[in-house]
Amino acid sequence: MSDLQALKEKLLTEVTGAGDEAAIEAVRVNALGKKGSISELLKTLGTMSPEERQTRGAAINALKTDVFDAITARKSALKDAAIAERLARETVDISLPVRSSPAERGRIHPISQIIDEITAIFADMGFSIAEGPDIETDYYNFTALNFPEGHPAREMHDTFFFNPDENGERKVLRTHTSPVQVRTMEAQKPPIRIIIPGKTYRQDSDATHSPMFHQVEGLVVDTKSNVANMRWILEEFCKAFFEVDDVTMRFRPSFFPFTEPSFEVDIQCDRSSGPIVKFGEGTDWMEILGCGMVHPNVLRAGGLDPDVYQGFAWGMGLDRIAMLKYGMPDLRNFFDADVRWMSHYGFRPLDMPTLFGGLSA
Ligand code: 2NM
Repeated sequence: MSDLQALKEKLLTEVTGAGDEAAIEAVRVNALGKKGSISELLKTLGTMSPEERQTRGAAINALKTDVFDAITARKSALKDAAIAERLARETVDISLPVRSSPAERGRIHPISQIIDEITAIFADMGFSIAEGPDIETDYYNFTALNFPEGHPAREMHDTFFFNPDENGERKVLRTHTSPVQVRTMEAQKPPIRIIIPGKTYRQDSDATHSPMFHQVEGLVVDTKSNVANMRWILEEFCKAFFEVDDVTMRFRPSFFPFTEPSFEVDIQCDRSSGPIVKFGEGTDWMEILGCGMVHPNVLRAGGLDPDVYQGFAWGMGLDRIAMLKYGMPDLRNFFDADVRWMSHYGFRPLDMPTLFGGLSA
């Protein structure tokens, strides 16, 4: 066998034996690189006689072409094999979401959350939700609720008034949700069991007051509704809302134009451990709502005969209660629309409050 034939066989064996791209590259450098075995042979062409160049020269060139072709083919085969191996090893599930869904990232505002929690509690006791307009007539906001013309309580409400219309009627931003109670009495016969969550407005703005705030009020009207029924309902509500087995409540006499008798209700609590108040224990009291038996004049305004029907009603501000329940230090953040605040204090939209699954779990 000629030396060229032997070299060819040796190199082709190396080509076949190269197991990866690095190995075949090493074979190429050893054969065809600057100091490679074939390159060294090619350098001898210049020293050959014309005859020798025709035979041995041609044979060296043929060797070079054969080896080059073999290396190229092997390289490409190894490259394909490497890709096939990576494809088999690395899998990407393209059905996975790139980022969390909007339903996961979105947050429920604490005020919406508290309304959902309160709604769940009262719905369980057979109440419906009633709603009404934020822009009210003077009649529904005051007169029908037994605030006589010129009564000082009208001034106490720091009302936002609209300019009078062509009839001289002055609309208001409702200062409480009570107008909805009157509208409901007009529209449906007892028994009435409703709660009314909503926005209310008073000209008051400081660290603890916002000119727009939130209330939930409730109304029960039937033939024998009484203070004991009211007390039971409010106690059941407080236990569920503050998620405790027992609460102690204190009913203090008070005054509202639309109820007689009227009460302010305190709940026993413990404020000794910082900003988060514990309910159902401790030696402190916190005022949480006002209530009373609906005044006969209000029942009459709602089209009900006070000699047949009697009812009770209550109202509570939500903003301060939400701060206490969820441990939020400043009321003003509520209405800043700051997404960072929302992502911290907001609630997950799919964690809906229920009595069986937990209200604010
Ligand atoms: C309160 C306190 C006490 C109340 C009364 C009525 C109505 F319209 F039925 F007479 N609605 N809401 C009421 C009673 C509201 O808020 C502190």
